[in-house]
Amino acid sequence: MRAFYVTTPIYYISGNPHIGHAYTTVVADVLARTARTDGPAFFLTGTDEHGQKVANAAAAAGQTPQAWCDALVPRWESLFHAYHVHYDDFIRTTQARHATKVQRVFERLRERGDIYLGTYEGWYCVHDETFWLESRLVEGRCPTCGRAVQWISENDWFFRLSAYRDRLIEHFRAHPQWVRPRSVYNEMMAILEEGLDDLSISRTNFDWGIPVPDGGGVIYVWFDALLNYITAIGWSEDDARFHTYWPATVQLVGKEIARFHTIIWPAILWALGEAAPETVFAHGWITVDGQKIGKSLGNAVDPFALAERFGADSMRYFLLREAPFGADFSYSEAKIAQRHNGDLGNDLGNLFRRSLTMLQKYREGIVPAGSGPSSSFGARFGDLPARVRGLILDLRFREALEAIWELVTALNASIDERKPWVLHKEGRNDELDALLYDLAEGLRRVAILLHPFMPERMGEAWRQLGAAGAIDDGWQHALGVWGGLAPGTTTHPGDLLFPRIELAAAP
Ligand code: ME8
Repeated sequence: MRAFYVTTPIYYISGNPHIGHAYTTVVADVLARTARTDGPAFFLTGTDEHGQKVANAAAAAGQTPQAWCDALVPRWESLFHAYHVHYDDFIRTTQARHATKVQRVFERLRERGDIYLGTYEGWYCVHDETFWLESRLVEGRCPTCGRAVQWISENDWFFRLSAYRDRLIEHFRAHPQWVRPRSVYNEMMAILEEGLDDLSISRTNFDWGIPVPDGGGVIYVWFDALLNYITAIGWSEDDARFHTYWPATVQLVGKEIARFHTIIWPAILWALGEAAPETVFAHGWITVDGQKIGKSLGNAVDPFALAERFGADSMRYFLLREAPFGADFSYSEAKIAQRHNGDLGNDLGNLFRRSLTMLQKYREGIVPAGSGPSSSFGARFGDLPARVRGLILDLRFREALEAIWELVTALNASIDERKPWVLHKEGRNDELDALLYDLAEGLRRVAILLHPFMPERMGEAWRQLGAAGAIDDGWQHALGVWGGLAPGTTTHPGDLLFPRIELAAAP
């Protein structure tokens, strides 16, 4: 069986990371954590260190590009750690393991005639590291970022992209789910139908990049960068590790780079004799005042400060709960606080606190025997784990969280309806035991299901519940029949899981 392989874009380190970078990486983490509970999974992220944009940033700081990249990479790594991201590998395009293989790919494709020497004249946007046809410019400017473009004229190596157009169109038709969401699929299909030019893949007007083997200039940063997805897992045709993971199960990207990943990338792979990824999901943007958050727009939000203020797990929850995956959504501290205080603090945190407090008060903190598999919860929520898992792996994160909240809501309702304080007062001990058991078992399940989303907080919930084993140890096993939590388990109530956060009133 092939393993699960998920990737994020490798990020330009032309500056500090912002919340958009944390977003894609957290999404990949949720997928990888879910996939890992059921078999081998590999999660790759990293940094895109070549190209004019990074070279310009280094020059502006008075540093060599390499020194600049070496100084910035730890900030990216610490961002991902701050957001409780557990990746399997972090690739840097300046590493020899990558660069030598990019050169090998270049040589291979040149031998096969997919790379040839020609003259390039045309418009280039440095910010997006993208060539543009004159017809695509908007009022003479870059159609993506609106910046001025520059005229470039040089002898370049070209990749014979146009030769792959028919195969791309066929592939799109045969695999309507391979590019998601549908809006991006349609947009890419429209580009293919318009026609494809060959792609210039070398540059001679600056030298921060991987040298073209036996030729002048450096390899175009996108050709270099895309290959990270296979160089990291040891590409070469005969490498067993490569074949365990390739083709990737899911490649996550922001929608602005869908064209590179769904048109140029499969063509390069096919030229090499490799398969296209199974799915490319091009997600939406986090916006402020309707504008995409990005360093250069001057609205970058410090992601470290947000994790500090709201808790990394609450941020993770917000990012995945706020909008259906694929759509844009706007960010504000008020919205994060609302999710934190409402969904997490009131619905889940209070339920947790009340349940452990009642166990303490009525049963000295020891989980009593319940009604076991005959509990009505067992029948009602028996298929929840499979549903949640299916939704996560189908990248429907918000629906997965909503499904988990059905259980949270039902547990809250059971306290209101069955009134444990009355059961206690009237000495209806069996009924009280059954209810207290359902609450503890229900919370144990909620913790397992939410663990990929909020690994640190759910680890703490697990500890307070006194549940045995590791929380991420096999969903199937831990989520069998209603009754997995052993009666007699001692709970350890502790601090609130999601203490309330008050936002300062607007001036
Ligand atoms: O494009 N909302 O790197 P990059 C959501 N190096 N996601 C966002 C976002 C926002 N406002 N801003 C950024 C590059 N992202 C290339 C990729 S891959 C072979 C090379 C996320 O630093 C999103 O995933 O500009 C987006 O595609 C990525 O960061 C762009 O990062």
